[in-house]
Amino acid sequence: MSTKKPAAPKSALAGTDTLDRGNTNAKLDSLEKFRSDATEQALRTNQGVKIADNQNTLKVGARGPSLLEDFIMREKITHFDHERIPERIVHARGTGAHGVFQTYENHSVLTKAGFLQDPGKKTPVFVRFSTVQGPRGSGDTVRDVRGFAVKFFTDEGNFDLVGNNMPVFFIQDAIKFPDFVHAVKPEPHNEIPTGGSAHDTFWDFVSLVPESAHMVMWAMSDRAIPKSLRSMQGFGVHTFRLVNAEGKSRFVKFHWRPSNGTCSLVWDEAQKLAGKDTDYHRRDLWEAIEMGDYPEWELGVQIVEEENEHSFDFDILDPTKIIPEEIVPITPLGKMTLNRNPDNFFAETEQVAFCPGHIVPGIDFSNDPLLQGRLFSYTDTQISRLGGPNFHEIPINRPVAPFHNGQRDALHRTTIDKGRASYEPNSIDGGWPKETPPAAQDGGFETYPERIDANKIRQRSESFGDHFSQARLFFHSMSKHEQEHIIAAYSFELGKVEREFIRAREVNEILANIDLELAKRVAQNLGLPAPKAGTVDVPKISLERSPALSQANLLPGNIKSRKVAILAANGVDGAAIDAMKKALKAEGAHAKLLGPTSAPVTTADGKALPVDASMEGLPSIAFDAVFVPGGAASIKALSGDGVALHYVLEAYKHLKAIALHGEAKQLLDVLKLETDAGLIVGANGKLAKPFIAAIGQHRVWDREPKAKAIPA
Ligand code: HDE
Repeated sequence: MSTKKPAAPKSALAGTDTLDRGNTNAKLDSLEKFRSDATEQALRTNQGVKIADNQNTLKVGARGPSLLEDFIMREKITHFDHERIPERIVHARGTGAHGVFQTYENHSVLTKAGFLQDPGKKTPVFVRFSTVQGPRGSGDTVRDVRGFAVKFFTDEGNFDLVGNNMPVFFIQDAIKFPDFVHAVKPEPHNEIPTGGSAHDTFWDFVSLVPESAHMVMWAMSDRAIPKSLRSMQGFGVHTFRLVNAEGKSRFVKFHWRPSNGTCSLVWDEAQKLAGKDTDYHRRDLWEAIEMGDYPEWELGVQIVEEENEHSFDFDILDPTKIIPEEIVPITPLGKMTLNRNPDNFFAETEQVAFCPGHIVPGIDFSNDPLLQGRLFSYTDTQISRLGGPNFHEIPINRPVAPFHNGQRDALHRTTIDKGRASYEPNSIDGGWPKETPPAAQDGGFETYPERIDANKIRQRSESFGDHFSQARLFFHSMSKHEQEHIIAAYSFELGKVEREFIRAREVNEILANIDLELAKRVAQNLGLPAPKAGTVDVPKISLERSPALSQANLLPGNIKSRKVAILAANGVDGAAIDAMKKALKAEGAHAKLLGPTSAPVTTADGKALPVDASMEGLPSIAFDAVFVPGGAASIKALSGDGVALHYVLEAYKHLKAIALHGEAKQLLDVLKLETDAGLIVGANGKLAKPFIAAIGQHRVWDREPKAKAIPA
């Protein structure tokens, strides 16, 4: 029998995206690290039989028909035919990472939850970030809300904090969720658009549902195009309860604050990235963890004493409202560090099953009607998504706490339960497993005994009636450039809406009630008549501005893990590259050397420098800043290279820091640019400091009006 082996693939590194990542040693090392468990193991069937030929189906003669008898081929193809599971109805596109959570101190005054007691204790976590609208393969950088779901594997059971990167939601009652999701998802007749809300059904719904006004404002803000998953805040959204050992309960809102600061992409950049690197966010997270730049978030809570429940000008049970940090500051609880990438995307990130109903003693729910509905939905959806009620046995969902009960059988049961009593009480198995009464520590879960005396009704509380004052607060709290981005986003999205009556309704009945100037500007961009002042009597609230809401106030104050492109051609000044690399490294930033092609460049003094990629392979949108070192020949070559010129111009348009060293100054004339706070020219020694300071500002916002003249 002749077994013809196919030729080995040319390069195991060949990616499917359009960005050439370069064939670096680091990459090879990481490939080694993800080596299969099957190393030095024989290829076998699922029944354990060793396979002699994995190339050819069993046939009647070399040119004859295939035989049904070929159990090896049938097993392989059958398994393959069933590889996919239903993707999540919302939040289908996601990426995950492992890490640890450590409390700063003993928080027993607030809660009896064990993982918030001992600062020495490391609680494992698994986090999944996601977009909401698009399917599994959709782009990372679309305008959308991001999911921020954390599973804490505590000794007392799993606690899932299933939040978003925005602190409010579109609707107030769970019964509206299917309507909202049907409206935002791709339209049913042609399944367009993928990954975005710029279409008729979304704007039809939100313009008819004023309770969505506040969240839509967040979705039209820069928060919906985060720079990275590492630079996002996270929010539990709903009000929860923390309960201590004495049974004292307090209301809390959960917050995650990244040590990386909170910042966003610019819109043109986000759109380009969605095409050029669909995996931009997941790649950034993956690479940061591989490089040891472990992302960190501080978990904190806003605490409201029970007796103060009604002391705000909104209802704390209404999920379309924030509690401004200026009114109730955040109390830090502890820190989460993500330090390990998953071994297998499907087994971990795809199969992880979050549920807001997974809580531990010391944490409890509030009566927020959105939260109450969620408590039902998540387990229900896993039953069809993960094929039955035993999804808690999948390794990524298994608690580290032991679990025993009388639940038995069902699809995909993997536990082999011993004993004969699967009921309680029993006397056959000694009565085990038995209930645990509530206790100060390590007791059974006890629901907070809130007293409720009311009628059974279908009714929205009057205290949920103000839909505009916090949308206005948000808009007024933004810096000038953030406001301009919001106006541009409404104009862009509504510009894609085909029905003019929907555009007009959003402008006149929603935006005009939030801020007349905002409504006028959007109307102007859409060619609609100037709107009149809104007709809703919006209550005056105690705060006119909340600085904590503006990302302009959320910079990290350092450039740790920022990415800088260094552009070079033959004849480049090698010493300038070394000096800048050294300065950036000292600040924890990462530099990559890019040439006209992937071939090494030769420095002015004749040294061959390997490049990380070609400029075309890693375009400016993959970086935070650009450095062009001098060297007469290099600058002459770059000045005549369209890719290099576009590189600098695009970085300028996206408001990034650019440093031009020595002869590179000539690029100002070639590109007709003027220096500014972030476009810096200079010699060695003088350039690094202002360049680093400019990168630390994230973007040169003052440049924005000028940058508009640069073609995209
Ligand atoms: Fe979800 N949501 N949701 N949601 N949600 C799901 O659960 C649902 C809501 C959030 O990475 C689904 O396992 C209802 C608010 C995240 O696996 C589903 C309502 C917030 C994720 C579901 C809401 C979220 C989901 C789809 C209104 C922020 C991804 C698959 C009552 C606080 C979790 C799944 C992951 C996923 C239902 C509203 C966050 C269908 C009914 C508000 C981060 O069960």
